[in-house]
Amino acid sequence: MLSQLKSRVLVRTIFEEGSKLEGKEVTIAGWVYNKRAHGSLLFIDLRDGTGIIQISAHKDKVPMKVFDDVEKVTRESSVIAKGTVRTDKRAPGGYEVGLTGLQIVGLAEEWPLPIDAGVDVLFDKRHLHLRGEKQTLIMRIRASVFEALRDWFRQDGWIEVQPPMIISASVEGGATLFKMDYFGEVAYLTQSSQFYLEAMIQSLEKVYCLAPSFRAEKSKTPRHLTEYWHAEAEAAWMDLDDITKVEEQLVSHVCQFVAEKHGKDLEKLGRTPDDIAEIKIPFQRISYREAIERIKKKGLKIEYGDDMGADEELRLTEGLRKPIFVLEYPKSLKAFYHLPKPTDPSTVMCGDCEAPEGYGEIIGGGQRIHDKDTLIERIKEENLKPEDYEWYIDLRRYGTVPHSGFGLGVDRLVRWICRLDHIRASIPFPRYLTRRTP
Ligand code: NSS
Repeated sequence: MLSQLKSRVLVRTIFEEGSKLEGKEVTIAGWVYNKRAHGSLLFIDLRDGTGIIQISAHKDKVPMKVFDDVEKVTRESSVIAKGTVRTDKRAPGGYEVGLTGLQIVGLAEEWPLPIDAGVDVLFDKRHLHLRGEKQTLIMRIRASVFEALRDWFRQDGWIEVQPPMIISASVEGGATLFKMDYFGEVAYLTQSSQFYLEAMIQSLEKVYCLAPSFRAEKSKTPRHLTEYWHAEAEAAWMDLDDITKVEEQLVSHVCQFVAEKHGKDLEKLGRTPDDIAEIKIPFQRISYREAIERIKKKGLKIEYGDDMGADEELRLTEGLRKPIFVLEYPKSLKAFYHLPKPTDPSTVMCGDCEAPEGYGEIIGGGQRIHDKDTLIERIKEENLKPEDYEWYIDLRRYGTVPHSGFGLGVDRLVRWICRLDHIRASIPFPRYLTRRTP
């Protein structure tokens, strides 16, 4: 069967080189996305990995057996079709294939996802739901986001590293740790690869990783997953200002790349490509203090020292076209590793990047404590045990240097770029409070 596919033509090629293929017989292979009938004329929209093309079969013009097979074929059946390429202004994309032969490879059972299927049904059948046009577009854009992230880091001289996913102490506090039994000892799934990147900057200076992070988030929100993809970076000799510049360049590059490559796809998702193309440096920077003032002015009840939730982030970013950095939070709101500000040690040299339109925080980062005694003091202040962080403290014993880093939530970035209601649609097989299958 597969030998016939040696001369297979991809759907994208038909659209790109249609005039050259006009009148020629081609072999295409894929899945029946849709089937329609107009009297004695049957249409199949055939999907392959590169696009969807219309195939037509007229009862009087194709052999009886071929027409019977078209009648028989069901939605999402896999087929190998032969046919003649022709221009047709009415066909989506301007070309269609006039069928001459059809081989049904896998006749599909009745498709279990009705047009009005609810979210739970769609995500119970995510393995099938992913074939939908919108989901396919999102997955393509997601792949480009990963490509653009790697692209930028490589061009800017960062080295990709691979940290462990099984770890022994918290990075972002104990409340969201997934605990596991590790041959009779306690271990956790990583919340962030930051500490491992901090270890590797001593030899490589500028490192990054693209890896999952795990958070036992009990909250049901449109921006929290329990397993999410984290682009993390760490650099020796950089301060908060340096790392903030890195972050805005990275986000800007990803946006330019996606807007350029996926203009039409973004439009289909309801996102104006220019919105994304306009995400260029510099992004605005304000202090946490200023952010609280702005939010208060918009009528929300919040005081200096309170954390910002979704409502506050929405108020802060409504009307903005670009992400905004909120710098220097009170130390009580942040993890122990952040460097206290030398002129005001009640705040830390951290920076969060908030996406516009209320999509929320996409990056958390800042400058780290590089002095051993200060670090131990902060660990104790947070009621953590210095012995759990022995190796991390070691990094301050042997040639410590000022350094900074950040973590970008890739799924949140994809959600914002694609204008998705919920983060679960940004990742192939989402994991959240109420879902760990399929
Ligand atoms: O907790 S963070 O704010 N910061 C860290 O984990 C640092 N240790 C990273 C670093 O400096 N290397 O998380 C960073 C980002 C945050 O801004 C979100 O975009 C994303 O990770 N994030 C999440 N995305 C999806 N789901 C959940 N639950 C989630 N938690 C954080």
